[in-house]
Amino acid sequence: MGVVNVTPDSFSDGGLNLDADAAVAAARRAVDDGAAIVDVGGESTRPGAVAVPLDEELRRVLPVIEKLEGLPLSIDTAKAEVARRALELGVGMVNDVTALRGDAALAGVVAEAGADLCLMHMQGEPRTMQDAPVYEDVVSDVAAFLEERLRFAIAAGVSEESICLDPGIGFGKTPDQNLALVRRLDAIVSLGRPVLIGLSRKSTLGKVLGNPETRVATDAASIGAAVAAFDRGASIFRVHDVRLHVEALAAAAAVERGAVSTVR
Ligand code: HH2
Repeated sequence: MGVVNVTPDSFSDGGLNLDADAAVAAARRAVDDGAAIVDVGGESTRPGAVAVPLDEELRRVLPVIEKLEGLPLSIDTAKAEVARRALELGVGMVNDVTALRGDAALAGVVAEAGADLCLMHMQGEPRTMQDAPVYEDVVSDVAAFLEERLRFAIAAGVSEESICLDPGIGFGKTPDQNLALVRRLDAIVSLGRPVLIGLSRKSTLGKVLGNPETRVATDAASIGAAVAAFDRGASIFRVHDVRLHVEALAAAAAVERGAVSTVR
């Protein structure tokens, strides 16, 4: 999953793709580089980010989506109206970092469209989520949350086969808590749905290189973490540099198979 943020303030690509033409080019490049899906977002959810009004979010993402007809797209939004308009334009998936807690109308919109859905764990909200995250046990707390949200989405009419689950790396978690979630990803894999993970360039990976001030990690560190998550069962990787991840994960998958080709 390639990331295209149509925002001025995203932590890694903020401002780069605010112009619709630049965003369209970035999305096409991601697909050319091997992305199976491109996640288009109009609201940053980085720590400290402030909420974007509905009109502004629509103004950012709709012109981009209109120009990407035919490409496999996901819309990164918590707003039912943004999702509804995007799905009308042919987007196939909704990536909701609030796991259907942000907008009561979103579950119905996803169910009615028969769209795919990513449910992500977040403690708190972006403005304050890194202040003091508290868990009894981060892995079992996140797994229990995702299981409850999965049941909620199914009860609201979303088909189980359409749902993937995401531990929400960096969303109300300390660096150690983020790493524990990757290390024990099996607790989320065992919920029975595909696991999506967003490690790309996140600050935890800069911190493991000994720089406590890092806000944007390198692609090399991102790939190392993605391969570790792959080994533990993650199957969808939300990334900024698609080509590097496709190559690294193709190699990791070939080792897992013990064969060059998927066909013997
Ligand atoms: N991370 C970000 C945004 N959306 N969605 C899912 N499902 N999982 C993630 O880990 C995730 C996400 C944050 O990264 P980015 O989009 O690059 O930055 P920003 O939120 O600042 O736009």
